[in-house]
Amino acid sequence: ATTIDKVDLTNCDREPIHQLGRIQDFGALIAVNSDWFVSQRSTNIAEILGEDIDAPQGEALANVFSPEAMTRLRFAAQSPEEMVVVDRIFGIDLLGNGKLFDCAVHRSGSLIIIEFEPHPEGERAPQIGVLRPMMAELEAHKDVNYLCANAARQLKALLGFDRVMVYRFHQDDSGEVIAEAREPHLGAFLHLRYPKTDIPTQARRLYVLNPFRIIADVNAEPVPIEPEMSFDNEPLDLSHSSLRAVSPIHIEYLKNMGVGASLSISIIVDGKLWGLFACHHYSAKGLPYSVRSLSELYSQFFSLILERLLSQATSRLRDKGRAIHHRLMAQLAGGSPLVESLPAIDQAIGQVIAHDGMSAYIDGVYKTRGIAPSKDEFRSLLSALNSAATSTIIATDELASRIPAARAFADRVVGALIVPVSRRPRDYIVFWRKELKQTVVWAGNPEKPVEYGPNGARLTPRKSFEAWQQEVSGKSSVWNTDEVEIAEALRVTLLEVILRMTDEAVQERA
Ligand code: BLA
Repeated sequence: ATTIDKVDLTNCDREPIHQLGRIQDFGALIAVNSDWFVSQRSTNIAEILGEDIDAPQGEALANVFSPEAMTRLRFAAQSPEEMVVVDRIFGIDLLGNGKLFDCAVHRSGSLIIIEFEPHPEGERAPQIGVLRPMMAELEAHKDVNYLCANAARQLKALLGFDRVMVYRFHQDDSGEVIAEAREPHLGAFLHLRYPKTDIPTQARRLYVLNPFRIIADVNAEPVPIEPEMSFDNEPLDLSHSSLRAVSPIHIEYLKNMGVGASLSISIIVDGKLWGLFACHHYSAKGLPYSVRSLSELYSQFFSLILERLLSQATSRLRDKGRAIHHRLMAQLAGGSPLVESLPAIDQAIGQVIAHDGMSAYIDGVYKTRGIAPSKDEFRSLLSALNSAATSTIIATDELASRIPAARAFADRVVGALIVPVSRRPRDYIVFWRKELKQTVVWAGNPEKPVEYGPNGARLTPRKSFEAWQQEVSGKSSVWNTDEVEIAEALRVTLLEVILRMTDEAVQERA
């Protein structure tokens, strides 16, 4: 009874993935009302508790669990009203028979959800102590890419998964694998790009609320929650559940790529989903709840370190921008015409704004560096450019969508950062970028043949990569806010230089 009849590739952003009414089979779930009477429960209670026990709707939980266990559960359920806190109890004797369970307790609407799975006994799982040295290693990094590569290696060692990736979201919600640690026989996904539809909107939203999910066995049969609806006729909200069964569309994706278990942990920077640790194992793989909690904590630490590094990088970029301003002022004040100063500008700006080429159009003189349109091609843009607001920078990943004449040179460059540099709206400095699609190529091994699910081969990384290529066809990478800010500062620099030049000219004439 989902709100849409059939989920397919066109509407999967509307699938209510937080209330699919199923959990994974490595644990069981009971939802009780505030009087601790059962509202709903998974149908595998007996399998997990190990005795012929059920907790049907209307049963008092106190008739199922021991008094000591009830006291601990009640205590754990006392979280502040405004926020959902998942309380974790490792090794609780639920039945009073000596058998231990790991337990998660949290509120969901007016209900309390209790999830439990067998406590691993005699297993040597990593303990909290492993975190400190891992953190120390991360804290030494000054560079985001090295930080992420190191984290991928660390998580792979901690979790024992075959492939651990850092998947970073871009401004348009598409994503990129920016770091990867994998078993040597696996093909690389590093640097590949995927469309935003691969992790649909509601999933990205849910992953901010609940940073951890594991799919322990893509072939396991999900366990239904019964009754499906609460007394208030609501499906159970599993947003914060640790056992939630994931979307069948995504299961199909994982099967199509030969993955047996998947795990992902949100990377949250400034309250937003910056990326994910995405981990694959090529057979089923569960993890003790304590290890899942440990890696969730690790990701939170990692996110804080990353956040600090990113804000340091932004302020370093600003400093660099200021240094470039001073250097250019000194170089250009010498009186050499602006168009001849192009190499200096190109080199200086290249350190802070990646570009494939640049043009300057000053007093009707046109000069270029790197990949850029010809003079005639550039002149064909002028009437449109001159009609734009004079003092604003134009940053576009697809100039042809703003100025159709730009199609003429779209085989060379498609993105433009256009800096008007004089009050007479005739002079421009432009930075160019070529098509993104041409700069990223599939690096993985050809996929081994697999039998595809009902939605076919589309649900594979390679097809996703192709979908992303279509999506960005004719577009360059996006000019980010830092880059536009630097360009804005440069505009002021150049304006000052030009003004000074004209002042000098006026004084000479006087
Ligand atoms: C979820 N999709 C996800 C998740 C990842 C990806 C990491 C998080 C769940 C998990 O931990 O496995 C995507 N995984 C990738 C990508 C790579 C990878 C890009 O390894 C690249 C190497 N998925 C699709 C399409 C749809 C879709 C076309 O590819 C729908 C149109 C849906 N993906 C989808 C849904 C979820 C998801 C619904 C949420 C699963 C859930 O949490 O219930």
